[in-house]
Amino acid sequence: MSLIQWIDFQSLGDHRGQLVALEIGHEQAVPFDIKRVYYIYHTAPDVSRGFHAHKKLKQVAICISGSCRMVLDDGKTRESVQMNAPTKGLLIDSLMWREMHDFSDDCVLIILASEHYDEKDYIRDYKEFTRISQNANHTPTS
Ligand code: T46
Repeated sequence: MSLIQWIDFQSLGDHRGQLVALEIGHEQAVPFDIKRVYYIYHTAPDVSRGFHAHKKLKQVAICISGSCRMVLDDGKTRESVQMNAPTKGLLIDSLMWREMHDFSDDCVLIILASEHYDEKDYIRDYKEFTRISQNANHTPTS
């Protein structure tokens, strides 16, 4: 199965332009309760961000302006995807290494997060990440 899982948001556009509403609760498209929202913008030229995974945190990333490239890696497979659509949310599961590259000047990335900010949830060392993800996927035989 691909690591790239998109959530499509309906655009409520009319002759004036476009509008996307993210409802919490009833019939929400995001598969967790949103506890935090943050956004990344004005990224300096040639800068890449991320380079970590989270133990518990799940997120949905939406590129509402411009573009960037997201790399997801579950410790076995690595995939790269272009983000440039305000109507598409990229689901980033827990135990998923992420990197963000190739930000355009006008890129604004909004992130919906399942947990409050917690530095202890970060795995910033790739070797440690692969060890933790392999242990998580290992089903002990009886
Ligand atoms: C992720 C990717 C997509 C806070 O104080 N509160 C927050 O909620 C966040 C997200 C960050 N910070 C502080 C921690 C650092 O001092 O803001 C600073 C920049 O954060 P960081 O270097 O972690 O930024 P990125 O772009 O490397 O990663 C962020 C998120 O941290 C991470 O969870 O998945 O965006």
